[in-house]
Amino acid sequence: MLRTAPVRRFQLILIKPSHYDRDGYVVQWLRSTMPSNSLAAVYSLAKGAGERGLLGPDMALDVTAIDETNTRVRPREIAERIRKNGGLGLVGIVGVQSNEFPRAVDIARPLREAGIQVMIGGFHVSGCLAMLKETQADIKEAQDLGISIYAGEAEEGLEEAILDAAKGELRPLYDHMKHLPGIGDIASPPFLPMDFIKRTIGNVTSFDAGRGCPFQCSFCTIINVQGRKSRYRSADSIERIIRMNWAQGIKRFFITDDNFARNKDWEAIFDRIIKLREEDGMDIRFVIQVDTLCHKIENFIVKSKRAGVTRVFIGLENINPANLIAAKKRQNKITEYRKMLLEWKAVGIMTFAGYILGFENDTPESIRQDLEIIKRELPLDMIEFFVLTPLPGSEDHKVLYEKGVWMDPDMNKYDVEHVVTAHPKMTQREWEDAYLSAWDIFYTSEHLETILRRAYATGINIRSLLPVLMWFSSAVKIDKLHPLQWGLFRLKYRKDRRPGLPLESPLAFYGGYVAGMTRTGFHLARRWLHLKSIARKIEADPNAKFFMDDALTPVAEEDAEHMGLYTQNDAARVAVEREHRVAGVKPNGSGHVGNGLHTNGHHHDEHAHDHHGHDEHRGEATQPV
Ligand code: B12
Ligand code: SF4
Repeated sequence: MLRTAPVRRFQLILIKPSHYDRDGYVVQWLRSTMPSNSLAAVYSLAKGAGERGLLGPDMALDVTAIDETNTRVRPREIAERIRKNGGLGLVGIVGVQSNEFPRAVDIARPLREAGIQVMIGGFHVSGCLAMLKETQADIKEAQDLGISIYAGEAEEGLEEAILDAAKGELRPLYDHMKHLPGIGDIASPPFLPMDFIKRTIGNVTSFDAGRGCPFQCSFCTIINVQGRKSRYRSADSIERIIRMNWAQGIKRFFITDDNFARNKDWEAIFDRIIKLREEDGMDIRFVIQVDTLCHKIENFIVKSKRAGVTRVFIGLENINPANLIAAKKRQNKITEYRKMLLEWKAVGIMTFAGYILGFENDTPESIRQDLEIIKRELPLDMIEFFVLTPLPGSEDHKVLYEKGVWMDPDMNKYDVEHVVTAHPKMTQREWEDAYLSAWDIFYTSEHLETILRRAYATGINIRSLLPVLMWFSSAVKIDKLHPLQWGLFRLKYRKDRRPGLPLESPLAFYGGYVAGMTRTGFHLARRWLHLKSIARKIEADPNAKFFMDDALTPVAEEDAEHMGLYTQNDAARVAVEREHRVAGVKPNGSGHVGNGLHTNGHHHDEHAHDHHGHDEHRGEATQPV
């Protein structure tokens, strides 16, 4: 009789944690927004290592990925599973952002008590180690619990950590911050299987085509963690990622690069994607993130269109030049905003702007005034607001930390929705209110109609814009949660409450849960019907495609002397004068550089309409990111 040697199985459980909501319950959904690329990256590296026999012929490597935003994490079951495998295992808590760090430690605590090895990696620990001379208190506390900290990227160090864990000899710290690995053609690029993606909304997955950004915004963590030099995956590697996903039915992708426009190889990557679309017949679509100068890169917008980009996230951040300069965001020029947005409009790609509230010159009144200008003059399809936050890993955080300025010690609040430090002109309450009311000021019923009218007139399929608009305009209003943390059908477990908060009685908990769900369902249905009625009204309006307003006015025809964007305050006037001097524009504002649109003010005529073709945009993924 043949006898096979008993194979020992090392259990690597990778968990992407969530964080706690305002009531201390884990933010969790039946369907969460989108699969985490951090998890995809670490999962794929580990799987690849296992397939290549990392642990030798006698030990197999089982890798499991869990995303807590859509799956309940049960530490006791995980501990049991590892125990059943002879105690061979490691729980890797992955892609842990600052606001997720407290939750990550709460997941780790019972595991450590059960003697399980745990390791935490991601932006919080990497950012702190990159910027601070001493170890931040929360990281030290985690190490005191016996949690191992992994700072830096996993591409070159994960195998060593797994090997150490297999020997039961995990070190308290793995510091890979000094060496940023190449990612060009690695054997196992980011990938998550379909079973996993099914737990998110829509058929979308994510991958990073590159890392790093050359700019120096003071609130940014990316440059200090991933560096300012562009590192990128080869076009071959990108094609592989796309084909692996295509094979499992995934055709929509979120490219997570914070600034794809500064990916040094963007053109080769786009060319390859264009080939896949145009020659190989793969109908693939993308969402990308870019900066406000991307339109100046030759061919970037045109190739984005051909590569199947349907939406762009743009770091607009603010329209007051004084704020932008204070935040070292000098590359953002208000004189370019309209040009850039109109160029995206001209090819029928939806634009989403990130907008930060709480720069040093902001007050509740100035924020209100700025938002009205944006509504009137910038042709944006969507905007999302953030509270300016000294995120660990940023220069802002380092400066405050070193000066000993108060910052809220509760990392769970570093979700860019809470105020965690003082402001020179606003009280904490005013700042928080300004953030919450920004969503109301922007997404009024009237402005939602304007957005849809502009979209219709510029060839965007408003039926595919509707769900995204619904998502971004409703999350904060309905659930006081940022759209990036929202999901479908909230899951809440009475016992998964933040330690330190009391367990509610079943009656209070389930009563509140059902009431909350009913309220959410009601508001969602009402808002959806309302948005649909606006869309029907526009579609029935024979003049809708000729809609024109200040925002859609071509730059060459705009009245720069009167536009609020350019005259809002002294800093804006100075910035405009400076830009005009550089561009050799006469003081009356004439001579603006064209924006690629027809200059007769009717770029939305029949020709343009057909050219951008509503149908081109049909059927795209409706999932917001
Ligand atoms: C895509 C993205 C998202 C996606 C998906 C999340 C994800 N991580 O995939 C979504 C939309 C869900 C999201 C949401 C948010 N995000 Co986000 N997001 C990003 C973005 C742009 C890319 C993430 C990514 O793919 N990185 C590439 C991966 C490969 O890098 P990585 O995560 O560092 O992982 C590597 C290493 O850290 C290491 N590693 C990580 N974990 C582990 C674990 C082990 C065991 C080991 C060995 C190694 C290891 O290996 C990995 C591979 O090299 C980043 C910016 C960035 N450049 O990373 C912001 C970023 C991570 N997000 C940020 C923030 C603030 C948020 C939000 C709070 C915003 C909001 N208002 O909603 C929410 C929070 C969500 C929540 N649960 O509360 C901040 C976090 C800053 C910080 N100090 O923590 C970042 C850095 C952007 C910024 N503004 O600075 N985000
Ligand atoms: S442009 Fe974006 S990614 Fe680049 S430094 Fe500024 S905030 Fe960071």
